[in-house]
Amino acid sequence: MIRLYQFQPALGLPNASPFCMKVETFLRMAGLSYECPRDADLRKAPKGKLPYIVDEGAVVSDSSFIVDHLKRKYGDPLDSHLGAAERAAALACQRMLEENTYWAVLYFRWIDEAGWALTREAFFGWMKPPLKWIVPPLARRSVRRELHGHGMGRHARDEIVAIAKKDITAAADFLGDKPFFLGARPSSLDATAYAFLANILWVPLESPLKAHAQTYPQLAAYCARMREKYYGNQ
Ligand SMILES: N[C@@H](CCC(=O)N[C@@H](CS)C(=O)NCC(=O)O)C(=O)O
Repeated sequence: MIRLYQFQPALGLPNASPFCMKVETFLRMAGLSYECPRDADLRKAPKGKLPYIVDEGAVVSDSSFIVDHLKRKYGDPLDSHLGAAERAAALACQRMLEENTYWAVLYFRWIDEAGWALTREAFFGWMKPPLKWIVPPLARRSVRRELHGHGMGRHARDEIVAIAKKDITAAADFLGDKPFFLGARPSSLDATAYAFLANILWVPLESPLKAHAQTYPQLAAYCARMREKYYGNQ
């Protein structure tokens, strides 16, 4: 059985980490059985990040390496029909969400004050003093450093909003009126797209990103379609 090490469900989603939710969604889409040990620990993660999987002794870290591993080992029912141009477009859209939009999401959860109040409670609310006073500001400082290192954190709030809005518009236009990102058939890009869009639209945080995503009804309809198909509306 594949073991998926990820954060516990939070913010009303299967996972508040879009990367974890991507892998869980991919496993469901590919029809692979898995379990999620409850003792997943960031400190034990091979690359210091979640998700990672253990599959018959093989430890694979990073959501994209995990997807590659699963495709190699169990076959590729989701993407094998795609042509080169579709694969290229899918990769570009995936990279946009994972390597760019993600950092704006991170900013609105960890740095912007409204998001931080929610994040602090959701991720650290269970801690007892003195840990609940010490750990959250340290974690926030570390995210601030990462945002600065990536570059997104060097922009003003309005600039970050402008960058993220372009990504959300691009995703909405890419989807258009298709049921799934690449047409009538779901592909692995949908694991990424659903994870990121649900993490914007369905979290209880009224961010400018969410407001912008809400102006494209096809995005909410898409997320609802994915949830119903792969999570049975849980
Ligand atoms: N490229 C990685 C990114 C994973 C990632 O950034 N995970 C975040 C949660 S969304 C994490 O574990 N952060 C903890 C930390 O950086 O300390 C992947 O695709 O899996």
